[in-house]
Amino acid sequence: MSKYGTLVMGPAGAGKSTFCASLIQHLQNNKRPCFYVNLDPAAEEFAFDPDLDIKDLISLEDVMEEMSLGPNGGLIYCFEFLMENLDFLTDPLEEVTDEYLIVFDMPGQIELYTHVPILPDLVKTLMRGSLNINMCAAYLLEATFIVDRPKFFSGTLSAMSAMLMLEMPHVNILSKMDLVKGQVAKRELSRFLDPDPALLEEDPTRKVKDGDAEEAKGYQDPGSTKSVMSGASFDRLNKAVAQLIDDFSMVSFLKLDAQDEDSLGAVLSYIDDAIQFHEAQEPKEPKDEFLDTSMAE
Ligand SMILES: Nc1nc2c(ncn2[C@@H]2O[C@H](COP(=O)(O)OP(=O)(O)OP(=O)(O)O)[C@@H](O)[C@H]2O)c(=O)[nH]1
Ligand SMILES: [Mg+2]
Repeated sequence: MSKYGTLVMGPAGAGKSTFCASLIQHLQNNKRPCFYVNLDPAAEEFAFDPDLDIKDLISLEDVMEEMSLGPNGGLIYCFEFLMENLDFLTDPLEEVTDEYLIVFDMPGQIELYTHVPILPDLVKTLMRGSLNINMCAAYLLEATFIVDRPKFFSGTLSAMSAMLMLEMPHVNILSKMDLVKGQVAKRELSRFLDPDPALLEEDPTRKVKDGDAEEAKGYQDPGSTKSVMSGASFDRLNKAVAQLIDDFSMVSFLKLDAQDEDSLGAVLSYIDDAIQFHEAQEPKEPKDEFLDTSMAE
């Protein structure tokens, strides 16, 4: 029997927990069962009570107090502790059947996705071995990032870095679309959904204007004071980042308005496709029909 799940990730405040809550509500509305796992040892309030909560194993507050660690070091400690006590997570998940969607609500510390190898190990445990969960990462980035184009590309780079590090199916999501509604034309938005490096050239807030390009070219040393102060170094770095993202051609985004059922349904259908959820459910129908017919006879 397979199991199905999604790991909801992304930077701090990207809307992960809100998305989890809206997704659970949407699943309930569609009579689909869900198993909600909170893996954020600092999370305090939930719209839905988690079925499994890392805080019942270890809480960030206790770790910070007892180990004299800061919030980021404390979080890494919590995950290392979880990895040493994996039964806490795996035992209850063993019982979850294939009609459930397991929703993992992750913390927002970006270091966890990019700097330390804990998450790839955790993902391997969940996806392989006896649990064998078909999993997909749902990586959220706030739609408001598109107002600041270098920031948008840096956020996109973090999504790509997580994709490369975790080696699992990935759905990237621009969350909080309601906040940019009416502010960006449809055609322009599509260039963010499928990130176009030329957006940086056309950035209205760009310091190095095209007229200055020749002058900027003169300062080849990106470390020189003039290069740094004129913004030319920052400009070159951003272009290199955007080009890298374009070269890999891995990242595109889905739009999410967590308050909108259609938007949630569309995102869920991508997640379902990535984990092949429906393929596993469909073969049951003929069996059920057969049972019904035989009972009628
Ligand atoms: N306008 C708007 N606000 C949102 C949306 N989703 C989340 N927020 C707000 O953004 C803030 C952060 O939301 P959370 O869901 O807690 O984000 P998170 O990614 O779980 O945050 P951390 O777990 O702390 O990293 C809250 O104030 C939410 O109310 C959305 O779709 N639209
Ligand atoms: Mg959260």
